[in-house]
Amino acid sequence: MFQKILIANRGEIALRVLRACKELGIQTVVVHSTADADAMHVRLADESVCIGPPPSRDSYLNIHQIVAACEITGADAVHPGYGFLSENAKFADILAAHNITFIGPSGDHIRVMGDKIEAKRTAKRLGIPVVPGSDGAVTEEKEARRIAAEIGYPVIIKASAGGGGRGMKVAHTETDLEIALQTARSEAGAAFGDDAVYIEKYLEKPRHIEVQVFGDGFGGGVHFGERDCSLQRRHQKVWEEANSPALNAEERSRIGGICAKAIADLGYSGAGTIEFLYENGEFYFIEMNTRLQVEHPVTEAITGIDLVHEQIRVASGGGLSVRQEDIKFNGHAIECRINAEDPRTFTPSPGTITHFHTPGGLGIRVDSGVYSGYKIPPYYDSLIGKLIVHGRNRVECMMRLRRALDEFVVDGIKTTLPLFRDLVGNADIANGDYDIHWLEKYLAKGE
Ligand code: MV4
Repeated sequence: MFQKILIANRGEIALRVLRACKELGIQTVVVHSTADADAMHVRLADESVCIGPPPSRDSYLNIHQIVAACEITGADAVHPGYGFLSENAKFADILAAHNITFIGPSGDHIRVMGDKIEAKRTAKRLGIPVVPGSDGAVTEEKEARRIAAEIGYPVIIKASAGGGGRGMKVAHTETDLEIALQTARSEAGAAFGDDAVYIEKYLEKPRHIEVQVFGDGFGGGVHFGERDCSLQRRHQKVWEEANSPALNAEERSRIGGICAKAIADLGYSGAGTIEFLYENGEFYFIEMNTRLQVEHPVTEAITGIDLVHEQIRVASGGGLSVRQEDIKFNGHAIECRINAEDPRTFTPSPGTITHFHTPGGLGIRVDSGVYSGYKIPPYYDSLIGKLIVHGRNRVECMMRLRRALDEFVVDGIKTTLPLFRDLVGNADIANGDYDIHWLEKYLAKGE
């Protein structure tokens, strides 16, 4: 097991990882920018190293400073959290070259999944169902027309270096196709320095369902069920739940089994998420994330398994603490992302939190690094906390969520809490009846 882990992140996830390290008796080092000197995780860590000024590129993304902090403190592993360097293959390679363990998959696995064409090709080879479309990159308009005619309109053109919604263009007819292809390619080239694009059938009303997987580091793989993350705005998830209201136990076990076997065959190590669009009872792979995700607590709530413990165990060569048959899905969990934003316009609202009071009681978890008197710096993303509620079934979970939202107090700044108080009373949400476009339509109506 590791002696000392360096946490290369900030905010609620830095605190989340720190808690896991403490439970496992591992010493902790945090790195932080000058803007984060007063952060909770900095106070609670055994050691802290200031690595630079507020802009991320000069601090949380500065590989040399982080490696130097490892050398100075004698950390033997780095947990990257999510965002920042968590899916940076070069960072994983550099740490390996310094004999420091990256708590995550190999640089090569990160690289494959970061290239969306390569990721899709790999998924298909491993027996994961993918969206119908081009076999690889498409450059010629003639070829694009042939593929689109074959799969049928509408089609979507995606940047291979994109992902998470960046660099996509929809073509509804052959007339749209030429412009869509041209703009997608030139935008991809400008944004990512890689103009490779591919074509897929455009699914009009899917849900976003993702499967949590783990490779054990010895060629084994398991799944921890799925999360439904369909409620998004501008590709930012707002509300996530497990299980998906759309799946039954057979579907869960079928797609989970496919994903677990794929992870094993790939020789993947650590936590991963296989993202699907789900429409008319069918799963279609879109991307794989090679990190721990923001919404991992809903999976922890229904399985009772600490996924950060598992990440640390696997990275240290100790394997997983559970076999597939030990992983049981118990009840229902919902996560609300509390952002320091206007609840309607989503404009960031940094500043001082004058009063912070979190709900409690059975089935309630709040992951947050903020406190009364904390000043939210304007330099980073606006997530200030996550409310995760668990119940024996979805109805109980929703009742408990409504009560927890009533108790939650964040004064001094605007937050997305009022949005959740609206959503929890909405009939479609109560019925689990929503797709990836539901939230944007709801917000546009201004109800
Ligand atoms: C799609 C799609 C429809 N058809 N692919 C957006 C983010 C990126 N991960 C993939 N995305 C989409 N890919 C096909 N073939 C619709 C989306 C999409 C979306 C996906 C998940 C959650 C919210 C979304 C909002 C708009 C579009």
